[in-house]
Amino acid sequence: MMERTLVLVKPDGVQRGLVGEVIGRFERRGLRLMALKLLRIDRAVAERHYAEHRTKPFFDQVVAFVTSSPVVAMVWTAPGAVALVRTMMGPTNPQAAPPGTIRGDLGIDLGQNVIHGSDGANRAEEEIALFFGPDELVEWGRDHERWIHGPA
Ligand code: D4T
Repeated sequence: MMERTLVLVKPDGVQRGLVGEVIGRFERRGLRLMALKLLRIDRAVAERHYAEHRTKPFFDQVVAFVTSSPVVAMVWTAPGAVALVRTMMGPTNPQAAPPGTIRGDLGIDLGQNVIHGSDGANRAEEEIALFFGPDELVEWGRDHERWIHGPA
């Protein structure tokens, strides 16, 4: 089933010039881009984005980090996009991420782990709404999509 997912290239990824690398991986895999922008996340959005971690000891640190410098927010779509992106990202801690994953190839530190991807289809829709208005999501088709998704 076609899904949409929110991806953030976090401040470390933008500062390190890894935006193109991350976009290139999703493009090559065959996901379709629906929305894209560079922005500085404000504290209110960061606290909502990380609301599930509000009581964790690392909450303040994570909010400070993600608001410290611009991020690139994107919406990608594909059949099973949420799990595809999570698999391509690798585990939260780059130290445990296998080579071939974004974190396993590009990261070392748990706090600065390059990328965020939604962890469920419902959560993805909530996160997309946090970063994009409905008019910013572009529906478009690609002539070669049947070569990626298989015959209809
Ligand atoms: P995000 O949400 O940033 O894509 O990461 P994950 O979905 O992979 O992981 P998460 O929600 O469990 O963690 C959110 C964010 O907090 C940082 N973190 C996490 C941290 O600094 N210390 C920790 O102990 C944990 C578990 C890293 C990602």
